[in-house]
Parts: sequence; structure tokens; C-alpha cells
Amino acid sequence: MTAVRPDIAPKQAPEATQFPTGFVWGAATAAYQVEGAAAEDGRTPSIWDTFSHTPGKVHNGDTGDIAADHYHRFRDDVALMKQLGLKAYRFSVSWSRVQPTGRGPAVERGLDFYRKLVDELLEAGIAPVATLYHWDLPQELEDAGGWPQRVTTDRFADYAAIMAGALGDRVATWTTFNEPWCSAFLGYGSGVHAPGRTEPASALRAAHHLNLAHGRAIEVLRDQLPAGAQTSVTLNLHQVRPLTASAADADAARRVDAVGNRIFTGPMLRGEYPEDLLADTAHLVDWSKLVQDGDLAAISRPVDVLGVNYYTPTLVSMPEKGESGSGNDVHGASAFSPWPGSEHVAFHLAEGKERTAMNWSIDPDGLYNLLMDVTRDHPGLPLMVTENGAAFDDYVSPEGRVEDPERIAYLHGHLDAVQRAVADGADVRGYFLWSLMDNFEWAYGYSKRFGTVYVDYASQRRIPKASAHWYSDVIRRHALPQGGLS
Ligand code: IFM
Repeated sequence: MTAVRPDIAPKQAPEATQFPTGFVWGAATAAYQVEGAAAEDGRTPSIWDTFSHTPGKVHNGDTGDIAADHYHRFRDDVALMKQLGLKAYRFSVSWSRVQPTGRGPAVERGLDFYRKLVDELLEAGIAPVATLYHWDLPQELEDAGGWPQRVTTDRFADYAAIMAGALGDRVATWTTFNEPWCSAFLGYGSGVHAPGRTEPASALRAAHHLNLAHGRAIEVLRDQLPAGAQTSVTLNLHQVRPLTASAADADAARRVDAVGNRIFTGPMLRGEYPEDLLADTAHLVDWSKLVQDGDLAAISRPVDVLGVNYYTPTLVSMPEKGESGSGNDVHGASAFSPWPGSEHVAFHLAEGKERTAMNWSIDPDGLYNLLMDVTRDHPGLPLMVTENGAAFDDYVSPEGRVEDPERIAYLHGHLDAVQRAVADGADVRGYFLWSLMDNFEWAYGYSKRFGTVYVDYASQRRIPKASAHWYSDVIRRHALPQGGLS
């Protein structure tokens, strides 16, 4: 394996600002994006297996059948993480690997994979951070109605209990859901994600049940985990900005903030759904029936830390008469909107900003503003950046290197934003780079590379990109390089 490259190691000025003591440095992946071994050891299809095997749903017909083969290569991957100096690894559990039908007893062979992974991490001195759900509902549960059905929250609570029982003695940080917005609104609204349904009312019902499942899982985790274990949820909070100072654009921003952010932070952190969200969506769901007695108390059980994922801001306007909505929504093209009740909002790409390979504008101030907004709205809430990173068109040079200066610049800018937010009072406890390695980027298949480690899918060879060496050095110094990138 490759040692840290001296030509990329930042030249450190003595006055570099240190990150806070105890600040956690990590990298993240998700089960379906990296594991592969889709039909091994009792695993059954999740909604993403079904979706990716449906012609026309994923770029190039790619599937997660093999992905980065992490299931078989996890030992080498952990060794690489150790070599890079990572202090934490955020992974998700494939529900259909441990409870193939989504109900009933666990499959020991499935659990064993996660036991071995966690043991290997602990042995390497890397803290495991487990996410219970990163979008891959067992297909049988979707066949029974999926997240729009309340009964799915019962299934999730049982599954959380299984995982806490199996790994609670070894995993100190647990996350219930990753980006429930995507599960609800891309999965059941625009349909660009599994299960590919385009039903605005079902998307809203799914959002409530994801909230409820989160609260019920927090209760289970709290009951079963040792004192000192941390519970959390990860939200992809949209950093929403109006295109102009007009009242109409301010209203577009308010609407997107309601169904993009406050639909989760409201019940989870305040114990209530925002009034404006209920009004904007009243024609789609009867919230008084959907939200039953006790639900809000369950959903608002406290978490120890809030995970936030950030990539790019969300620039919105109210279209002029005759103009269509949606447009440049970064969440993928669909004739159906992922914004129920706010279908007519138009989305824009900021002018004059550099873009990633996803065509997402690069804007570190968005991360600063996001951390400060959450701190203002929920003072004292500990935060963790659980995903941040960028896709670029990486390739291996004839010398066998992968140079990714754009990614280094992206990471530098966003870590600087984290430091600025910390200096201004945000309690940010750590940062997880998305992603440890190139992987299955959902509807984009393998066409987008988010990894700091390059994966040659033909051979499954891993090559740390220049950014991996850079990040490794930042971790070692616990500070950013001063005055440039190297
Ligand atoms: O790859 C995804 C990840 O699964 C969830 N957050 C965004 C990433 C980049 O699109």
C-alpha cells in the first residue's frame, strides 16, 4: 500500500488553526454502494436491487451486485483506512443481509459480516459509526406497502433491536437514518430512487413514517445500548437560498425549506410539524389522521448528535407565469417533482461558481451557513458533518497515480468552512469525507466517482488519490495547511 506522498504533504505554517480537541476524522460509505455480494450468505433483494435491475432506472444498467466488493475486501479496506490515519469509519448495515424478509429472526451469517468488520476496525483503532438505514428497504417490506405504511415502523424497531443486540457492545455511535428526505421524496415522489414510485401523498406519508421509525429506533437503542453510546440521525439539510429578494422567491425558499428540512427537524428536534408545511400539503394528506397520538413524543426523543450532509446549496425561485418549475433540481431529472405541495418552485444553478462532475456548484459558504443556521435554530445541539465531498472525472495516470486537485480544493474549502463555523460557535464534533472509495452512485451507477480512494472496478484495485494523501496529512496535523494547497 502507498505511504503518504511527500509531494502532496502540506507545508505547515506554525500558526495553523487546530481543529477542536477530540474532533473526529472519518470517511463514509453505505452498504449497497460498496458491499456487493448481493446474493451471498442469505441476503435477499432490497428495493435497490430491484430498482437497479429494472431496465432504464440506472445509468448504463449498473447494479450493486458487486460494487466495490467491500464484503470480501473489508480487511484490506480497513488496513487502508488505518494507513491513511482515519479515526472513524461510517458504514451502513444492509437490512436484507441481517433480516432477509425484513421481519423475523436475524441471519447469523449476515450479522457476522458486521461483527467482523467492527472487530477489524476496533483492532485498527478506528471507531465504527453504524447507520441502520441508508435507503435499502428489504423488497418484501416494499411489497407490503413500504414506508408509506405505518407497519414498516414496527419492522424497523425490531431490526434496530437486532442490531443493538448484535453490535451494541462494540459500536459507540449509532445513526438511525441517512437522508430520510431522499428515501421519502426521491423514492416515492420523483421516483428517481428506489422504489421508483411517483405518488406525492405517499412521499409525505413515507416522511412521517421515517420520522416515527427514527423515534422508535432511538427508544430501542437507548434501552439496549450501554450508557455513553451516542445516538444520531443524519439529514441532508438543504441550504435554501432565494434567487432574488422578491417576496415570491422568499416564499419559494420557505416552501422548499419546509418540505426539505423542517419536515424532519420540526418533529425530531421540536416535537411538532411546521404549520406552513401542513398548510402547503393539506390537499395531499390528512395530517390529523396520519400523525397519531404519541407520534410526536416518540419522534422527538433526544439524539446526542445531529449528522448533517452537505454538498451544494439549493437556489430557488417562483417561476414567472408560463415558466415551468423544477428545472435544475440537483436531485435528478424526472417528470415528477420531489417537492409535494411545492411542485411549481424553480431550481437554479448559481452563476460563476465552479461545478463538480454532478454539475453541483461548489460553495463552501453553504456549509458554513448550514452549520450556523442549525446552531441558531437549535442552540447547543452537537453536530457532525457526516458527509461532504465531490465527484470529479478521475483517472489513473500512466504512472499509476490519480491526481485530483479539484477534490483537494473542495475539501480544503469545506473544512475551512467547518473551522469558521466552530470559531463562530457551532459545536461540530467531526467530519466524514464522502466517500472513502469510489462506489455505486445510485441512479448514476459507476459513472460518478466520489471516492478519495480510486477503485478500478475491473480488478477491484484500490489506489489512494492525491486527496487521500492530503486528507491523511490534515488528520495527522489536526489542522489545515496554511496559504494554499501544498
Ligand atoms: O452517494 C450519496 C450518498 O449515498 C448519500 N449522500 C449523497 C451522496 C452523493 O450523492
